[in-house]
Amino acid sequence: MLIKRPDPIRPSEITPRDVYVRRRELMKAAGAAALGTLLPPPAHAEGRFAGARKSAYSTDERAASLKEITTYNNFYEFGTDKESPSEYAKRLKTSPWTLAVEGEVRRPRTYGVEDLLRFPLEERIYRLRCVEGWSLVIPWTGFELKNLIEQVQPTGKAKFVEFVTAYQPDNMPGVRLRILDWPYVEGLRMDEAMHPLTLLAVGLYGDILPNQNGAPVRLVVPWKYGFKSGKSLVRIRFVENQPKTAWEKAVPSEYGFYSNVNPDVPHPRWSQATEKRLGEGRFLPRIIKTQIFNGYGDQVARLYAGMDLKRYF
Ligand SMILES: Nc1nc2c(c(=O)[nH]1)N[C@H]1C(S)=C(S)[C@@H](COP(=O)(O)O)O[C@H]1N2
Ligand SMILES: [Mo]
Repeated sequence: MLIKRPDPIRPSEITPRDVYVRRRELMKAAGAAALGTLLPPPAHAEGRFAGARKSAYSTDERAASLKEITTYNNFYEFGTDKESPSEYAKRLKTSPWTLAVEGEVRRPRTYGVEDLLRFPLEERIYRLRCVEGWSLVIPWTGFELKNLIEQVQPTGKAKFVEFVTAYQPDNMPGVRLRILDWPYVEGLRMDEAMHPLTLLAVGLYGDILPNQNGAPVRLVVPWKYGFKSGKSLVRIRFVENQPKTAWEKAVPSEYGFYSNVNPDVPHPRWSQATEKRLGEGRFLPRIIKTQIFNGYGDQVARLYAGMDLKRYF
């Protein structure tokens, strides 16, 4: 795997965010040097979302570097290599942008990005576990999807939520490959969508989302595999029947609707028992045990009480 190195930065080009990121790197190095001591405290944003309050739902695990989070991505619309999105997602047109919220709701509404930024934004540091067997810790800025759902007032028929992401064939070199039936579509059950851990992210490391991470707005569902977190959302639809997701349509035997992180349910090509934790500095990735619901079981296990998680994978 190739990771592109950024060009050297001249001191005149250093922005407050670079200083912030560097300081974090230094803190990490210091933390790692003092083996056995506590990890450095979570990120303190100094970018556009500096004022966002720190959430109690954040993990205190060390976040991956901004570089790792923005150069090791899955965003197949821009190619299947991990480094392709950082190169090609520049082409994504993010302005003007609207997010249409529709279907089984009393108050359908189309949000502009500025409307979304009026929701109560928080910094949430979450683990992201990819089904391919790697994980990262990412400091998002975002708001609870629940807040938006309450504004549009779902009807009694709304049992599931469908998330549709951007399809810009002229700007997305990856959609020529018919890996998925574009646009990329994901889905949640209504109670999953309403769960306070479920986030609409608009930023990371205290600044607006880089395109490769799903600008201007992406879903984050930390107890599910990364692919449930659809990037660059354009439509949220409330529906009565369980939606077919893009991954389910493509390979139904490998990708179920739920896709909860579960070390006991292996994927045919990747064991889910362990994961490679990436991006913690200039050190070899750590191999760690994967936890049920990605470690968020205390908060979410009740959603699946009585369900056979091997059948509903
Ligand atoms: N639209 C879209 N969203 C997507 C994907 C994608 O290919 N297209 N990949 C998913 C996968 S497999 C993962 S692991 C996460 C990665 O998020 P990150 O690159 O911000 O870490 O995005 C998810 N969201
Ligand atoms: Mo993934």
